[in-house]
Amino acid sequence: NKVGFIFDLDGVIVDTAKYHYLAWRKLANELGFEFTKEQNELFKGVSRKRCLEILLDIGNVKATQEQFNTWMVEKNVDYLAYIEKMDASEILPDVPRVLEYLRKKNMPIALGSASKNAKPILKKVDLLPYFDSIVDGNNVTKAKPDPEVFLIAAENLGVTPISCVVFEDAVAGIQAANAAGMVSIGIGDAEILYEADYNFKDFTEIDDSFLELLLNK
Ligand code: B16
Ligand code: MG
Repeated sequence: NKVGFIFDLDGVIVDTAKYHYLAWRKLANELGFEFTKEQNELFKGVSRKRCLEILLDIGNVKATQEQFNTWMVEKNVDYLAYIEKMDASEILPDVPRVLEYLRKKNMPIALGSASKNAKPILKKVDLLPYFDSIVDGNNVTKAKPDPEVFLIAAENLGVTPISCVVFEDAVAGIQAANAAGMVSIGIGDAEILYEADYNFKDFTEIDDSFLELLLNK
């Protein structure tokens, strides 16, 4: 029996949130207001379009459709300049060990991310070969907490949703996994991600015996 393993990207595999933050902060500053690290927390797991809507709310800035589109592009150009410099040293601790373990067990692996830049990032950090399917912001119409992204991933992997396990760092992502009927594993603060079936600070806390347990679920 196959179990499908679905990984979120930002906050689970790599910490791209810091680059999203720098790019959004630059735009905020150009528009004449501050954007803090705390405010950036609201952006985790949220689509680019929704992030810009929240940013403009924070700054009390009204935008025409044209300005909105220009700023979306500008933020992404700045973000791409940051990820251009990424390499394997930016992979979060013990992620390669877990991917390697699952691959040895012949388990299908997918990415389930809101990002439209997921593929180039995985390529940069050299993890692309581990993934049998990549479902990202280019493939979905409904954002997390809607389960769409994870349901498409399960379908692509050829496993039923109840036979899938999701690793997520965002509340909306845990909710999406739960709505899909999948096992949800929170990576990060257990108090924030209390809706998850299991919680871990990071992958260093996930040992082979726990993975084995998931395989036999
Ligand atoms: P992009 P995830 C999410 O990644 C980020 O957490 C979120 O901050 C970002 O706005 C979103 O991707 C879209 O990213 O601008 O690259 O399309 O956590 O779903 O992997
Ligand atoms: Mg995330």
